[in-house]
Amino acid sequence: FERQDGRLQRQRLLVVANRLPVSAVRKGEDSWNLEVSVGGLVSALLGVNEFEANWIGWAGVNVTDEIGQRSLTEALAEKRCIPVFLDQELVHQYYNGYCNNILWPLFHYLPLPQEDRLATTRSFQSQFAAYKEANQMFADVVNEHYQEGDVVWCHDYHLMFLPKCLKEYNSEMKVGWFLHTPFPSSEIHRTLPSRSELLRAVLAADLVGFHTYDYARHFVSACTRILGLEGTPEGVEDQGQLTRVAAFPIGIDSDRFIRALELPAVKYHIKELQERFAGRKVMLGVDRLDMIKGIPQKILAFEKFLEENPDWRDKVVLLQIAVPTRTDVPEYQKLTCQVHEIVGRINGRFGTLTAVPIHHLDRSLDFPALCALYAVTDVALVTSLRDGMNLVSYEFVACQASKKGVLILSEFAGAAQSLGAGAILVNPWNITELASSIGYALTMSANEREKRHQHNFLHVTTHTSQEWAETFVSELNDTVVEAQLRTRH
Ligand code: ADQ
Repeated sequence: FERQDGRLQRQRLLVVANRLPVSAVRKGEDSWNLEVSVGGLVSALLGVNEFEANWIGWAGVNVTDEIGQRSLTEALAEKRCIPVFLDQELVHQYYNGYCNNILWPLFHYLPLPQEDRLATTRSFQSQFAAYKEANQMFADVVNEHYQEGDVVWCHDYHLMFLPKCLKEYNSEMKVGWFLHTPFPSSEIHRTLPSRSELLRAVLAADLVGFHTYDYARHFVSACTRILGLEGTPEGVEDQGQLTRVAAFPIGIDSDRFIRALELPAVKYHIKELQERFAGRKVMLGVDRLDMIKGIPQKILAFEKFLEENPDWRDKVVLLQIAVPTRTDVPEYQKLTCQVHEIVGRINGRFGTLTAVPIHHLDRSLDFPALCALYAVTDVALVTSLRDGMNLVSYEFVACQASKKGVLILSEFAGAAQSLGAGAILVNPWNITELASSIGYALTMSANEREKRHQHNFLHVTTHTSQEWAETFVSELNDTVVEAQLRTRH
């Protein structure tokens, strides 16, 4: 973009997400410790030079005093982050309630247990009101910082109301919205009491993006069936006004993983792991501890495999790394107990005095340890019951250039649509099929492994997170220009 003084300027991108990519811990009245977390979105935008990314979101802390809010705002500004201050009660109703108890399970086709559903239904109205209030607060902050020419990119199911709030402030604002989870079949979406309001709010965006073509199709169907609007090959039309809807499959910063394998710390970890598990094949699961990841199904299938294949019992180990999330939610606490119980039972059943078949860790690993684990793995198991994309499958592939291990991948993860030909696709609800896939993967010929790996590696290294972000933003710019041309003619 050319400025009036003739100098070139990068386009400003306002990335709005529920959480900032920085965690803040208060050290004193006006001093803060900030820790940047390099998630998928951060690394996607780090590698993009066309735009200057600025972040707007909640910093994950409850700050109610003026000194605290001012000092945190100043500290975050150095990281190009702008905070939205949400109080504890609002976070409880909006984030824990409406986002994580209603939208998250629903978008992953997981019904709540009946007694929880009744309790949720009773508190539904207040949670939905809090959701709208929180979205309005995000919009207020965006509006305060918006400059003409900026692109506003809203992320995920937490902020479905945001496009509408932003367009009410300024109909000229370029607004895109991207969903990181699946968008479910319209038959699932129509059970939501606030179904129409949410769809209309999202449709206020200029461009609406999903990981896969199927999710985009489900969204368009929901708009045609529930709102009675017209679906077109470009998106959804309402009284001549088009909202463009399309698929933008996310990727990873594959170079970051490939380069990491050359780091001394990673090489050290690799050597340690190889010595530790010498003589055994290594199977790996890396997930957030969430119902959608199908962790119990994965472990039960591994048990069935050991049950049916006694020869393998001392020749294979499953490392399951599960980082706890949403630990204050009872459903997640129940899941943790359930996983611990199954792991304990299987280790008791098939372990010896010197070795156990499953190593389960309830924690996050740092980047060098994670890369080393991916590199020494023979078979990675991704068994999500539903998953928007699943980046673990991509990260594993990026680290497998020398080993060429096998990826067992749920057909219900968005990644199945891109890595389908290279992975072994499974239905994680079918424990018998999953167990036999483990046997197939462990005994696969080197030739077949090589072919499958080449397919996956090519995809992961060419469809990167940088390419994803650039494509979305340039499509958003084009969409707005086309809409302007249409209204002129
Ligand atoms: P998530 O549900 O968080 O993301 P995923 O895509 O697999 O799922 O990303 C998880 C990230 O966390 C990966 O980068 C992984 O390395 C890291 N991670 C997970 N467990 C870890 C552990 N124990 N230790 C260290 N790191 C760990 C949501 C959607 C996905 C979608 C992404 C991006 O649910 O479907 O792919 O957003 O759009």
